[in-house]
Order: sequence, then C-alpha cells, then structure tokens
Amino acid sequence: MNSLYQEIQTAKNQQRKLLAILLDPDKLSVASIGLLFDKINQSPATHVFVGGSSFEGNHLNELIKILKTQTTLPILLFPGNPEQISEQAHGILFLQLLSGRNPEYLIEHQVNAVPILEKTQLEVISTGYILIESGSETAVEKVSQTKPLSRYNFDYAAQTAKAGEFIGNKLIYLEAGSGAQKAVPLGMITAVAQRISVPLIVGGGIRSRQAIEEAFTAGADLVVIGTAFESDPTFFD
Ligand code: 1GP
Repeated sequence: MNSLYQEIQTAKNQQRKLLAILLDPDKLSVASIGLLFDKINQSPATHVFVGGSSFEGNHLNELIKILKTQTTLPILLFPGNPEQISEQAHGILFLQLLSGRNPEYLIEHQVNAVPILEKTQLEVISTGYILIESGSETAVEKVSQTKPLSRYNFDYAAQTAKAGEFIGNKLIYLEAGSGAQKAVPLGMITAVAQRISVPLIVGGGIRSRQAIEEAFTAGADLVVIGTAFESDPTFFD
C-alpha cells in the first residue's frame, strides 16, 4: 500500500486536488460526531484532519475510533502539542512553526513527541507550518506566542516555505488560522507554490466553494476546511 505521503505527492503530480475536513475535538463530542458522518462521506473530502491549537485530548482516541468505523478517508492528526497524539489515526502532520521564532514550536514539542510516536504506527509527515496575518489575532498566535508573517510580503513567505523544504519538510502548510477573517492571499499561494516542489496545503478562513476553487487554481494542492463545515454541515451539499 502507498504511504499517505506518496498518495499526496502522486495527486500533486497528477494535478488531482485534495480536500481535508478539519475536525476540532474541542468542538465535538462523541455524541455529536455521529451527525456529521453522512456529510463527511457525501462531501468531496479526500482526508480528515483532527486537531486544534488548544484542546486537552481526553476523548481523542474514542473520537477517532468512531470516525474510523464510519469513513474510509485517511485520518491525519494536526496537533497543537504532544498531548494531541492518538495511535488511532493513520498519520500525523509533524509540524514545525516556521513563521514564528519560538523554539518550543520549532523543536521542543517535537522532541517531547518522539517517545509517544515511537509507540505508535502513525506515519509521520514532516510539515513546515507558516502562519500568515489574517486581520485579527488567531488562536495559533495566542497559543504559540508568535507573530504571523505579513500578508503583503509574498516573497518572504515563499522564501520561508523554501527554507522549510531545504530543512526537509515534506509538506508546506500555508495557514491564515482557523476562523480567520481573511484567507491567505491568492497571490501568496501562487508565489509559494511556484517556489517549492513539495505539496502545498492551504487553510484558514476559506468559507465558500468558490474560495476553495480559487485556492486550487492559485496553486494549493490540498485545501483545509474547518469552520465553514463545522458551522454548516450542509456546506458541501
Ligand atoms: C485551520 O486551516 C485550518 O488550521 C482551517 O481553518 O477553520 O478557518 O476553515 P478554518
């Protein structure tokens, strides 16, 4: 079987666009998730991401266990810290916050996660995570105590993404922050996509199907939808 990463790479090479629904365990109970299964399965989503910047992770295993019985989509963890690791998922975006200058989110959490990850079968996918300013302070900024990159300096964002690729990141995640007022500018998506050769994930503040298409056209290989689906599960109907 191909690895999750190989599948993402193949999709990029074939220009087949990917879509992830992001589920935040903080906002979901084991009881409420049942209502979303049909909507997830009927949607064009190719992946489910599970994570958030602040949750405690208590019911994470249970949530993913149930999710796995109801969907065949690959489930990737999108963790804010090592507490948010569940062996029940298929893989993990092993994030490095490249836009910030806080060593805790560049290496400390990663080191602490190793003994946990070594006990699991999770596919670990090195991901450079770049937060772009989006109109107001986002949860990621608060939690990581870092500043996002300017939304006007496309070249610096692309340079940062390329540094991630040179470091060895296998994916770059360009992020406006969950519930962002303004999504990542399309011109910045293009500038980053043209500069890197690894697959590009884009998310944060994308609220319409047109905005998803525009992000794809600009160069995103995988778009993440969280808030829009969470607040309206009929989003993809
Ligand atoms: C957050 O990119 C994701 O990390 C999704 O953002 O909740 O704004 O869709 P939204």
